[in-house]
Parts: sequence; C-alpha cells; structure tokens
Amino acid sequence: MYQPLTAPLTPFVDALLVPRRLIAAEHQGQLTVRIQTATHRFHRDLPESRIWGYDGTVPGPTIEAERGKPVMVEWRNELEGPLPVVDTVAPQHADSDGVPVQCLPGLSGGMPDPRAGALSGHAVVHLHGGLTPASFDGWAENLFAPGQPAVFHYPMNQRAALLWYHDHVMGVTKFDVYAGLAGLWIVRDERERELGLPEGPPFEVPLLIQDRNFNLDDRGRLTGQLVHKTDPDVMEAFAPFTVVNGKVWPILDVQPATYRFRVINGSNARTYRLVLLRDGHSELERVTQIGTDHGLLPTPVRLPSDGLVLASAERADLLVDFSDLEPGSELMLLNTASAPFDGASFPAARALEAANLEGLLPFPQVMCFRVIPGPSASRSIPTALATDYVPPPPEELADAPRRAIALVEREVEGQANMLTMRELRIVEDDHAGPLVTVTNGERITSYRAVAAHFEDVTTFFPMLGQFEVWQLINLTGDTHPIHVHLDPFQILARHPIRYQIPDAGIEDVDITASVILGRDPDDELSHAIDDNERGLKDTIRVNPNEVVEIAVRFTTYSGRYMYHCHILEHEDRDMMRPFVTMAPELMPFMA
Ligand SMILES: [Cu+2]
Repeated sequence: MYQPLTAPLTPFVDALLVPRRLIAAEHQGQLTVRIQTATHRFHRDLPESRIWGYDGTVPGPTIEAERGKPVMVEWRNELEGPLPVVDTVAPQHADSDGVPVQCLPGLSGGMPDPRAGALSGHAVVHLHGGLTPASFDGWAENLFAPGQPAVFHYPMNQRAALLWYHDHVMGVTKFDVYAGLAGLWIVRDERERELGLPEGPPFEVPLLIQDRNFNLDDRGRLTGQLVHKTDPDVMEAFAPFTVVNGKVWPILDVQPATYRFRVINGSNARTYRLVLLRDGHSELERVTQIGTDHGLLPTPVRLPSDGLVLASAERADLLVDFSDLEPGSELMLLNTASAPFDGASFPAARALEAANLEGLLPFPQVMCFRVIPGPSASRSIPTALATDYVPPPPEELADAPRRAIALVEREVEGQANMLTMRELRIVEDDHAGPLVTVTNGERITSYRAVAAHFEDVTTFFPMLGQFEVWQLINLTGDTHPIHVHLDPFQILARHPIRYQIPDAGIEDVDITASVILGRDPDDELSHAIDDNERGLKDTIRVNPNEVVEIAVRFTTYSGRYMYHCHILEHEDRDMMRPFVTMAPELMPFMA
C-alpha cells in the first residue's frame, strides 16, 4: 500500500452551486439553450477553465417540465474554438513512485492527442430518460455543427423523474460530456405534489456528481485546463477530483430539516458508492431513497448497508433528515468505490479509509453538509409512493421474446482492449462454427453472434406494447451500466455465472464461450437485486460473473434508438447498438 496522497486542493471551501432553474411553464414550453464555449472555476484555488456548456455553464441550467406539457427546445450550437479538453494516454500505468497516473493531475508524460485537439464543436443532445420520438432522441450520428439549427420536441408524456440532457456525438461523447455538456431535467407531476415532496429551493437540491482532472504548468501548479487521461492498462478515464454541480468537494449549509437530494452520477466511467459519515460513524439511516432513474419507487427503501451505488447515469431521489442536528454539525459524503468498479464491497463505517490508489480512488471525499441554525423541521415520509406500476405479469413474460447480449472484452493488436457487445441468436444443435453455450442445469442453449459493431445489421425489432426479456451476459471483469433509450425497464433477475473463453475466442464478431449458470467458488459478489433497483430503471449495472435479465416494453414511439454501456469510453468505442421499435401492424411488411 502507498501513503495516501495529499490533496492539492482544499476540500469543503467552495459553496455548492445549484444550477439555474429553467422552468418550461414560465416560457410557454418554448426554450432556447445556447451551447457555448465559456469559462468556469471548478475550485476557488484553481484558475478558470475553458469549458463547453449549455448556456455556457457547468452544469447547464436545470430544465423543469410538467408531465403532459410538451417542451420545445432550440439547441443553438454556438461553440467556438477547439475542444477545451486535453486528451492523452500516459505512457505508463504508474509513475516512478508506483502511484497510478490516473490518481495524479497533469499529463504524466503523455502527449496531447492532436486528433482530439482538432475537434470543433459538433453537438447532438440526448435527453437521457426522455420518452422522446426518435427524431428528437439525439441519434449519435445526426450532428449539428456550430450555426446549424436544432429544434427538438419533447412530449413529456411521462412520470415525474430526474432526467438529464447531455451530448451524444458518435465517438467523442467522452470528450463532449467531460468538457461540460451536461445538465439536469426534472419532470414533475401530480402524484409527487400529492405526497408533498420538496420542490425547488431550498429543500430540493440536485447533485450532479462527476470526476475531473486538470493539467499542471511547468512548475507543477494546477492549471484549470481539463485533462482526459487514460493509460496503457486502463482505457477508461478516472479522474482524481470529485466535482458536484461543477465544484470540487463543495460544502452545503443545511437547515435542521429534511432535504430532498436528486442525485445523479454524470461521470464518464467512475461508479460511486456513497456513504454519509458524521464523527467517523456511518449515518446512512438518515437517508431514505424514494425514487430511482424513472421516478418514485412503490415504497421508500433504506440504502444498502455498504452505501448507495450509482454507476454512470444512474439516479437516486433521496430524503435526508438533518432535523435533530445541532448547528455546526458536519456530515461528510464519501465515495468508497474503487475503479474500475467490479461490485466488490467496502464497509460504510470505514469510509474515511477508503482512499485506494491501486483502486484509482485517491480522495474519497465527495462533499460536506454543515448544519446552520434554524427551526427544526422534520418531514414524515409517506409509506406509499408510486401507485402506477407493478412488476411485469409472469404470464406476459412466459411467451415474451427473449434476446441475449454478451458483454465482452476484445484484445486488439497494438491498441487498448475494446469493450463491446455481441447480439446472440439461438442456433440448432448441429450448427458448425464459434458458439456461446449457456448451461442451466440440464438445459444447454447454443448461440452464435449475429452483430457486434454499431454499424452491423440491426437485429432487434421490438414490437410496441409487447414485453421482451433481455439477458445481459457479462463476460468481462468490470461492471457495465447498460442504458436502453426510450421506455424504462424493470430488472427481473441477477444470476451468478461462471464462464470460460478459449484463447482467441473473441474475434471481430464471432465469439466462443461456455457459460454455466451458478456461482464460481471464488466469486464474492452477492448478485442480489438491491431494493432501490426494483423501480423503473433506464440504466442497470451488470456486474462481473453475472447475467442480468430485464423486462423491456416499448410503448409509444416507433423508430431507431440505441442501447449501450454508459461508461462513455466504452460507448464511444463500439459498446453501443441500435434497435428499431415497430408498430405491430407494420411487422408483416418487414422484408
Ligand atoms: Cu461498459
């Protein structure tokens, strides 16, 4: 183990910034958001950073909409100049002291990638979690250059939830989001208002959590310049500084009252496991989770005892009760998840010791809450929350089409490994050629890969209104947050698996693997479904040695959409595939 690093920035000195609210109803549902090059200060002791931001801010304004009231947004691309992020691959995984370079600021001997430096401001906006017609969903190849108009219509026929809008340009989403192109979007509805949940300041506070790194000048001082750094061993960028709503390790003064935090992980790759600590003790019991990706859960739930795990793009709607605390009390929000995340547990009570350089977690701090004087105002939490959905009925799932997708890591000569997907199709027993066999007790199912790359032929044509079961088979060592565009889904099962892949078993498209349902004796993951995952989700973690089954049903819009890993470095390098939702009466006419 190494000595902990000393943070080059002072934690908990910048006040948490709450993004400007842009309430659609105050603008007759017609909004203009300018996508601009601007400057932003991530910490009081950092120089200003050049960024790309919606309305020139990091994060962008929080758009607030009402269920059933359409919103039209003119996304006006006014970006100027090159990408405000230096991209580099450090030549070594660790420096001469053995510290992994991704724990450190600066380029660590890497050369700035001139191809990234040459990127101008192409943009396309995706509303993550939006039930949006395909034309306005932000297809990753349909780009808008500066000056080209983009007017998107969002019907908002969907339940109250915290969504987010972010850039989705093919191949460079990792740079564009990192540069600042992300903002929150809250849908509100009557059910939430019946429950009397906090709405707006001061008691409803969105928290967009991201990790960022910065360059060093020739005297070793931090500049504000954003750095996206990877290394020969780790192809995802994990940055040492945790940024909440655009500030490194901020502090929020809270009244002795119940707050509603709308939390989202907007990092490129980092998963957080959030723990609330006071005087060195876990205080997770102060926290009640009432909602997930697509809004309210049926009933409030406690957080998992290790803490709240949020992978990239996952959201949590939390009520936190500070009402019994004396003025001056301080609570720290910490992250105990090492990176790349593999689901391994870490006890919440030890969160202060979670710094782990090998796990690319140099600083576990996220933010601080400080109680200020005020009247004590606790809020009782309703026991019944969502009433508008139930688990998918088993009889509808019995005959549902089933689709299998393998998540694989492919070695490429002279390049970093690629994390990609393989869409699988069942074959007859006498099929010759590379196969994936899945053994479940006595039953063996054989598959061949029918698609791998984004541009391969489309094989998923789900019918509107019909449930389908998608099986996500993880044959890699990391957790992948898989995001499906359009309607939300529900998780049905997590099954532990063990598997074998022969040498060169993962080819350009073909794959050879044998998968056996059942736990590997060395596997320490629980493979449980957490209570907070039993809601309407649009992003689900698929852990190592695991098959996740989700019940998917598209309801409203026909068109071409995408599903992908939400680790942006994976999505940009082919861990993304299309699907086409179809009106049933059109199916007979498909050639
Ligand atoms: Cu991934």
